[in-house]
Amino acid sequence: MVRITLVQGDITRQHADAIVNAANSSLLGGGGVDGAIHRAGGPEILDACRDLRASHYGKGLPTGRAVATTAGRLQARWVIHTVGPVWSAEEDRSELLASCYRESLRVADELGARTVAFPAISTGIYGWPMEDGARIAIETVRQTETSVEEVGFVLFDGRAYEAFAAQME
Ligand code: AR6
Repeated sequence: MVRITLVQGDITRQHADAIVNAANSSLLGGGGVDGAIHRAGGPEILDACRDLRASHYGKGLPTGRAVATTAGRLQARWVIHTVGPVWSAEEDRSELLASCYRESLRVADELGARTVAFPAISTGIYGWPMEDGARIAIETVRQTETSVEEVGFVLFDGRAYEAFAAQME
């Protein structure tokens, strides 16, 4: 079974084989984790994303899916971009959020990545409640069959860290 670790900090400073980006369907950048990854990783990542839009993902990357690019100047080999669902009180989109974690691990397996760093997908600009986001993240990673040896959740602040720590118990 995959080993899960929790770190409080900035995902762009992690030394994992692959770092997961909480992207949007355009793949062309944004705020939060996405902005930080493109800033720290440099223009090579955006160039690779533009190539993806010009080839396989003309309409963008659908919610719940994942795709890899170079990590540019980051201390990782790959960035795996995934698109989380926007939180909705009316509609249960949990399966799409779980799919982000599953699909990212599937892409990591294809790449041969052994260590993967994830942010708390959808819990920022997309508004997903942190406790529920943490539950889905931990449950899904635990239930996914993968050759990845270590998944590190990189939580930006103390509140996010505590929410994930509570789910680990
Ligand atoms: N390292 C680790 N975690 C971070 C960092 C960082 N550098 N920066 C923010 N977080 P978000 P989403 C936390 O908004 O909710 C973008 O514009 C943050 O506190 O990055 O999936 C995209 O282009 C929160 O807990 O992603 C999309 O349009 C978590 O990471 C949209 O935002 C995710 O917050 C995606 O929204």
